[in-house]
Amino acid sequence: MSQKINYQSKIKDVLALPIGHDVLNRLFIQTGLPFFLLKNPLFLNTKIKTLMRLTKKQLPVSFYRTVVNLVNSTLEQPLEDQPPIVKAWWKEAVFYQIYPRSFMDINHDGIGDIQGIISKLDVLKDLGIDGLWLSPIYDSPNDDNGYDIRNYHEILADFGTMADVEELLVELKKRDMKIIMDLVVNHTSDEHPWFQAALAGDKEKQGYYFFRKQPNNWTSFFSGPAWKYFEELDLYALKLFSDKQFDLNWDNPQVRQEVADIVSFWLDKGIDGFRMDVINYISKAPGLPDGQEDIGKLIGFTGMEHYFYGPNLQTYLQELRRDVFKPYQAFSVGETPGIGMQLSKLLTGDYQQTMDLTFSFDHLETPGHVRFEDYEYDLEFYKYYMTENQKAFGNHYWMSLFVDNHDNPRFISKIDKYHRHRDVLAKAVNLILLTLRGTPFLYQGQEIGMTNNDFETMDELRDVESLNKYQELLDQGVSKDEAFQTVLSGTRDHARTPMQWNNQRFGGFSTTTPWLVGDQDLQSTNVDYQQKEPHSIYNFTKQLIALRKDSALVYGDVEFLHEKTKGLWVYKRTDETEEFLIEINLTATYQQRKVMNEDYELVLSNVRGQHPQLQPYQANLYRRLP
Ligand code: TEU
Ligand code: CA
Repeated sequence: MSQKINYQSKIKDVLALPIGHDVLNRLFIQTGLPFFLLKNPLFLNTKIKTLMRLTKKQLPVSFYRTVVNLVNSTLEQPLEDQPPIVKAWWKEAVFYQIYPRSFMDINHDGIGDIQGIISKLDVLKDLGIDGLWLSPIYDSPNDDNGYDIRNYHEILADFGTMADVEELLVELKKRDMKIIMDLVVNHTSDEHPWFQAALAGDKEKQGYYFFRKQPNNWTSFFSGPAWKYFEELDLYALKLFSDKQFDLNWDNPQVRQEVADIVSFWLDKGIDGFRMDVINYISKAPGLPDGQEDIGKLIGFTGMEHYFYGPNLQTYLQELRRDVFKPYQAFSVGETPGIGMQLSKLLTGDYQQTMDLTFSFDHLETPGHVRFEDYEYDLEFYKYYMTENQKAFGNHYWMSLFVDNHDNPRFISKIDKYHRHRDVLAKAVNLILLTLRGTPFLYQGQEIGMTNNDFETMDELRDVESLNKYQELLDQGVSKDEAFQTVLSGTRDHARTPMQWNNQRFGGFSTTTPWLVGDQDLQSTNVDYQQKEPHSIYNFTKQLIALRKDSALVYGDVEFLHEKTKGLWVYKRTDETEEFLIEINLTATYQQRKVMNEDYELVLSNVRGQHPQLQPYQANLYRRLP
């Protein structure tokens, strides 16, 4: 059994526990402290009490007390690795995330819709996509683009009707494609009847949320305090996100029953599972204690230690899986901000029966940097992160593989801001996602190399997070221009501009001005053009997806070579029948080759012709000759 941590414990004891491991890694990512320290014996053998003494000026005892309590809250260890891998359709699938508002607008009102999605299913099938993840399409006042749900059983009128959804399901079945929907149940919209009843004085419905006489010091992910005051009740209600998204109290069994009903309703309709929004936030520490301020400063949000891996998280999710997911054999991927490698294993181990996959986000920024910052992402860190994770995720565990989603600027733009290498880089990134071990999730536009958008003024942005952030910066005395530049670095709207289908006005998304206007290259960054162009990002990605099917790229072992060589990433994927070798130049400069080609045939490359050195971002996929 693991030993409890106290101030006499050493760093390595902390690291040996799952929360300890993830919290320490988070600390390193947040501060940019060099990761090699975590392998340095001197550092590993340092006692917490020594650190406390050394950092006395910077960090109060309460910081260490909070961390030690947190680490002690879960002593459970993920199971050791053991063959064989249990095979599953979702381990073999390539998923594609659709942001419905920006995918395809069939009725030309400037907003994407369900009929629009149906009209493009053949394109997705052509690309080789097996499953869709739809961002929310439920009835919503749209404060956070549908992540604020008013009615879980109705479809937002902008998107269409329930009949459209049923048609979509039929069309997907015809094409042998799966679909998962977004389950947003950490919070509801303030316009949900439960919250409305609560405001009207319904005590039972007040118990669905967190109403308090006094707020605590937690802060919202969308700026400011995590509480909103309601004069009519003289009470504050908890809202970790926008002013119109109120956190549900999962400790109330009625709430858990309501969630189970929502899940059943949709599984009955015939969907294949859910992506569960901020699902790791559902269990909050009893009494909602204040957050430790220094931790708050460090990670940018106060209070998170009290709900990112709460006391009943596993129990509530296991209950939901057993009662509702299991009977339908439904698939689940949890969106889990703040969860690192070891907690991911605790949540997804196949023996654990909690959920199938997590989306962790630790790889999206270079350590020491934050999203709202203008800097160049370092692919060397992506290699480090993925290498660690791929090694740690053995047969019981499975990773999700993604870089883009609707919450982040485009990954290729973070690496190569001026898009000097857009074509090769987009292909290299897609090659990585489709050749590592795990389930790839491509985000709309990634197959054609869509980039960040050249927004010019705040008026062009729509996202509540960006608007709040801008206001917060102005309130802090930052100039308008500087505030805009900051928002521009991190705004989620970069990824939300309309999908580009052809080179017509608005990229063929709509004939009307879209709800959010994009201003990107339309000549070659569109599906029509790239489908016809043999060497396009689209066709490269399509070839990769086809190669991956039924190959060693799915279940095969992964082995890393030349790990210490900077700027280069080399790995093998092997099973009983074949071996692939992948070689990627992670930089914009030339690199020495490490792989001798005689034993391998080149299957796919993002660079044409033979060159003595690896070209910028060159990515090659080889197969071993028989
Ligand atoms: O995102 C959760 C979340 O933590 C993000 O707000 C995160 O802080 C950032 O955007 C990611 O880099 C989920 C949804 O994906 C997001 O669209 C919603 O706004 C949010 O939950 C609230 O439902
Ligand atoms: Ca429309």
